[in-house]
Amino acid sequence: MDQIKLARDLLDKSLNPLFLTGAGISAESGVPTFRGENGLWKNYRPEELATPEAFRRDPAVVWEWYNWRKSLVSQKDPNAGHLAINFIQERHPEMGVITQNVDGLHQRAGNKNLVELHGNLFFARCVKCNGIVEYQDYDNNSPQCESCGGRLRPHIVWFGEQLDPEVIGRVNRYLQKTDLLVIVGTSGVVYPAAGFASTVALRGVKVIEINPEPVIDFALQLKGGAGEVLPHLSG
Ligand code: BJW
Ligand code: ZN
Repeated sequence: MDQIKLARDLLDKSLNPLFLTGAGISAESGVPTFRGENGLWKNYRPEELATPEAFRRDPAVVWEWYNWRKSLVSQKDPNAGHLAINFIQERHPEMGVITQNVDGLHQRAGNKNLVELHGNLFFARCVKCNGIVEYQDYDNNSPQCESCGGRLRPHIVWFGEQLDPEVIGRVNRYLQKTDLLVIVGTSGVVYPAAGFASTVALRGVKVIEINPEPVIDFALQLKGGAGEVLPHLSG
């Protein structure tokens, strides 16, 4: 049996499959990944843009970077990989989709039960009252909260910041319940997401990895792009 058939079989038999995605699932939409040859972190230093210290030091530079990312992603569309998840969810309506991505492409594709681990580019958060607002003003580099006048910041989890406890709670419930974890397009270096595969594998849960350069040695590895491989699991 080839790897795809094996994976399809595991998915058909699974009672509670769960997806974890990373930047690679959006690569075929034209959204750059973070690491690797053409990755964002090749040209931009994370500590100058994606940390709370960077934002305190120079909020305008940080906003500029997020405005650029928002405008880039606005011009892209979900790809066959995102759409295949909809078809899989028709067979598994309870299936969760945990994503590290902040690009909103899973929602735009229509995926359900989505958990965004690292926030979302199209929202901002007030540093004073913690209010979360939809935010798409690409020109404003020092936005303020309409309720309290506090400084707004991108609604993104930066390095060294804790993930939202409510989000972590939802993730833990999915991880405890799942009997098959499908991991798509992540290099597996950023925690806590990098630990999810071993967490579930410890209790005997099977892991499938879809990636042109797979990294999880104990997973059933499907080598290839998300947009190319996922439709084979959804048909
Ligand atoms: C394809 C494909 C195709 C290509 N199809 N696939 C030491 C110091 C400080 C902190 C730490 C430390 N050690 C550990 C930590 C914790 C830190 C961490 O993990 N750091 C590591 C880097 C070492 N984590 C945190 O700080 C997290 N918070 C936390 O843990 O709180 C508790 C704590 C606090 C303080 C200290 C310790 C603990 C928060 C992490 C938030 C990460 N945020 C980012 C940036 C957001 C900003 C933004 O978007 O602007 O989120 S980092 C960046 O990496 C982004 C991503 O979501 C994340 C993961 O990247 P991902 O998705 O894996 O992308 P890539 O590019 O790495 O990989 C792409 C993959 O796709 C590759 O494998 C390709 O092969 C593949 N691919 N084409 C399928 N077509
Ligand atoms: Zn406020």
